[in-house]
Amino acid sequence: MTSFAKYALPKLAYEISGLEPVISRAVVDVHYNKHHLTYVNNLNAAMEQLHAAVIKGDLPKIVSLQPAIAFNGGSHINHSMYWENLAPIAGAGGKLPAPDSPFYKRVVADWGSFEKLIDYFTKRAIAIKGSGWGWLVLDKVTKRLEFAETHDQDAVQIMPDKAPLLAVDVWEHAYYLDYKNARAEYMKKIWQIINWEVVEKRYIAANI
Ligand code: MN3
Repeated sequence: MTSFAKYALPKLAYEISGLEPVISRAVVDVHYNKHHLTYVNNLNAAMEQLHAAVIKGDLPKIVSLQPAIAFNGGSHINHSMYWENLAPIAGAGGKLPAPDSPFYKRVVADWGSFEKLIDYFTKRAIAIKGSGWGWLVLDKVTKRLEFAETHDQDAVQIMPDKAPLLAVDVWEHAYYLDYKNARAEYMKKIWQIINWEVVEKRYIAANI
């Protein structure tokens, strides 16, 4: 018996083949329907145990559940942001915001141009050691855009001053079936399917 909402896979705003040819149907299928679903199921299992432990006041059990919640909960946050900030090439994919928009102007002020931001992000994401995530974040104190990386399934929320705007999964499961070990190829092509409309909306929401 639970008295809290279960987490669920977010609905994709595109067909499972909608990110081709940058990310194949096969990769989205296994990544979304298998990997992401497993994280959601494991998160729900951990939350159910947490709920029971909180009711009992079992602090050692509560503490013991934190790594599973951080891993599977971080993963659910990260993957949900990732799917949302991707879009088909035939749709919003790769289309930059209007040059007179506040977000576009912020990118130019902090990076010089979108091209320079993309080049820097690509280099840094390729260089992330092992499994992790590349991010464009807004520093809430300086109000500047920055690149950030997190490892394993750590969420940007572990850095309270940073607001995540763009998530790119660089775990091998995100690209191996399409690109084998060539993370650089995946990172160079992914810009064709980045949904900058979503990134801009996150920027506007975070920049208050
Ligand atoms: Mn993943």
